[in-house]
Amino acid sequence: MDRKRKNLVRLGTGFGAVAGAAAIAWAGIAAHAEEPVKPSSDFEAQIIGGQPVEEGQYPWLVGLGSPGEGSAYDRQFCGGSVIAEDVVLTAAHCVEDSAAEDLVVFSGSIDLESEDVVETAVADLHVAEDYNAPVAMANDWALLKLAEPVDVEPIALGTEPTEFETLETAGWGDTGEGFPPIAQWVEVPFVNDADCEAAYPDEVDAASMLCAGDIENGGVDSCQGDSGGPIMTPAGDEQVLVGIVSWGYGCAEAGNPGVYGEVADFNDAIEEVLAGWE
Ligand code: 4AZ
Repeated sequence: MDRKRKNLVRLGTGFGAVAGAAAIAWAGIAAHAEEPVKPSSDFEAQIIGGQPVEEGQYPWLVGLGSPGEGSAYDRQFCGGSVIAEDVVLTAAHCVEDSAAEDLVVFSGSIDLESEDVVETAVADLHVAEDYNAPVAMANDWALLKLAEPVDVEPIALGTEPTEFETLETAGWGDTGEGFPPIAQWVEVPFVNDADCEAAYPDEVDAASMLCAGDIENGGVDSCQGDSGGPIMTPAGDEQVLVGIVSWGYGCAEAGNPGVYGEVADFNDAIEEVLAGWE
């Protein structure tokens, strides 16, 4: 994704309406300073369509932010998932222009204004080598090696590309009414590859992406600021990390599902990086 596209989107206009251009929403540094992404005018918004996450519901859910002064809420710009005690999986597009020292991770509370938030520095960063190939936003994953372990339960990674009924996604992104201090979560219907490719002709790389959303009605989705965070499926008592919030045209619009990096598709590449960090 080139700068121009990002800027297009960062102006907060033209979602789903930028002629010919993929209006890929992008969670930039200081997302809260941006205009909230407005869902299409025929959709009353009011993550989109979700509800607050309970403490402990997704312990691995972390915020990604910039170091410095100010609250975690003010500095958070993306999400992530703890996959080992000192490793966070996020989206490549969240960190592609950053060095490790430009990043911190917020864990320990679903409320970014809580005193329980733990801020951890990032010691090393690996952006997927094939990010943006063969199409823009393909292989949208990156790993952060933390300066010290965090005291949260990691989530297991998906290993087999699978079809699902519904998935759950969560984060501190735009609800349609701004950015919430308390993470939100929502159930989103799984969208198969054929329907996803039909929604976004020539833009979906099914070998590294999956889609979720209510194609017919819209109303439930991840949105700007949720990028890098998890989309999950329950497996018994546990949850499995199926994907990483990546892109979409606008948020929660009918016909425009959310697109996610599909963890099972690059699970081996992730394991290789982890092995190198041990
Ligand atoms: C974003 O910019 C973003 N509706 C995340 C997800 C979606 C759109 C934008 C999907 O972080």
